[in-house]
Amino acid sequence: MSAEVQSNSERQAYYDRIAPAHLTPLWEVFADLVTPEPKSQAIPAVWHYDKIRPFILESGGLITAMEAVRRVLILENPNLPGQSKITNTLYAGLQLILPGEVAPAHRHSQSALRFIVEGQGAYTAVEGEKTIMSPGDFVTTPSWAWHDHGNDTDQPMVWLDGLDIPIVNFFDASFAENLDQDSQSLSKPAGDSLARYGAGMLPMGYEQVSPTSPVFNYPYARTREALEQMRKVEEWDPCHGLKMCYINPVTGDYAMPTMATFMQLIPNGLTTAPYRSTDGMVYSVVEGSGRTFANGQELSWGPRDTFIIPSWCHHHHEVDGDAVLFSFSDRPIQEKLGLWRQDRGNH
Ligand code: GTQ
Repeated sequence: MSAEVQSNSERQAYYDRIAPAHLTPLWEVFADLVTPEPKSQAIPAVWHYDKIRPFILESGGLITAMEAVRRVLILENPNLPGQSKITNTLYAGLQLILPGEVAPAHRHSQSALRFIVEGQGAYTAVEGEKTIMSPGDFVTTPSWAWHDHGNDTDQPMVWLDGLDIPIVNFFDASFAENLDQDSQSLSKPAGDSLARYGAGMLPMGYEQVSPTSPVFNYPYARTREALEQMRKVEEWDPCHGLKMCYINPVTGDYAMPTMATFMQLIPNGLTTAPYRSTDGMVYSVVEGSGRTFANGQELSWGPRDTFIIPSWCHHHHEVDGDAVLFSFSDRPIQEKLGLWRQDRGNH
C-alpha cells in the first residue's frame, strides 16, 4: 500500500507504537515548530500604575521585605499566566521597599536591572558599593554579584525589576545563594563607579572583569539632559524619535550581556512610523502620555505605566506632548546569535 492511502487511524496507531520509544513524527508538528515568522505567545499589554499601585502598597501590609526576600508583584503577560514572564524571554516585576526595610543580600546567575518608578533615596548595594536611587535611574545588578536593597527614607520606594530569569532557566543555568548577613559590608563610597567609569574616562590599567557595565547607576538627570541637548538638532528617527541605548563604556556594547536598555524621547507632534523587531520590548513610561498601537490594539499610557510589545508585532506610538520612555529587551543575545531582525517598513 502506498503512503498516500494510509489512513489517519493507521498513522495514529503507528504514532502510538513509537511513543513508548520516545519518538514522535516531525511532520505532525513541523508547521508549528519552524514558523515562517515569529509567532509570539506573548500579547501586547499595559499595566496602569494608578490602578496597580494600591495592590503594590497593600503587599507591604502582608509580608515584610525580609520575609519575602524580595517583595515583588510580577507583571505576567496575560497570555502566559503562571509562567512569571512578561515576554517569552524576560521577567518583569514591581518591587516595593518600605521605610526602614532591608531586602537581604543574595546573589544569583540572573542579571537584574532596576528602573526607578516611585520614591526617592532608597538604595541598592552591589559588590561593596551603595547607590541612592531616584525616579528614572537605570541601575544594574550583574550576574552573581551580591546585592541587597534598603530604604532609609520616610517614603515607600517602587522600582521595575527586569531580569533574564526565563533565559537562564531555559539554559538550566540558575544558581543562587544567600549571604550570611542581611546587608553586605561596603568597601567603596556611593558614586564611586559613576566617577570612575561614567565620566568618559577609565582608570589607567583597567581590565574588564565582567560583561556588565562597571557603571552601576545611570542617573536620569544625566540621561534627560543628554536627550534635551540632542533634540536641538531635530534629527528624529521616524520609527523611534530620539532613541539612545545605554552602553558599557569599556566595550561599547550594551550595558548588560543579556538585556539591552534604552531611553527614548518622542517629541510632541511626532507619530512614529510602524516598526517591529524580533526582540519583545518592555517599556516603562517616565514622562508624558500617549498611545501605542500594537497589531491594531490600542495601549494608552502615562507616567509610571509599564507596557509590552511582543516580538515581531507591528506597532507605532502617538504622543500627547513630549514623551520619554525607558525600555529593555533581549536584543544582545539575539544579535550575538545572529537572530535579531527588524522591519522598518519603508523607513
Ligand atoms: O532584587 O534580587 O524581582 O532576585 C526577582 C528576583 C528581584 C532581586 C526580582 C530577584 C530580585
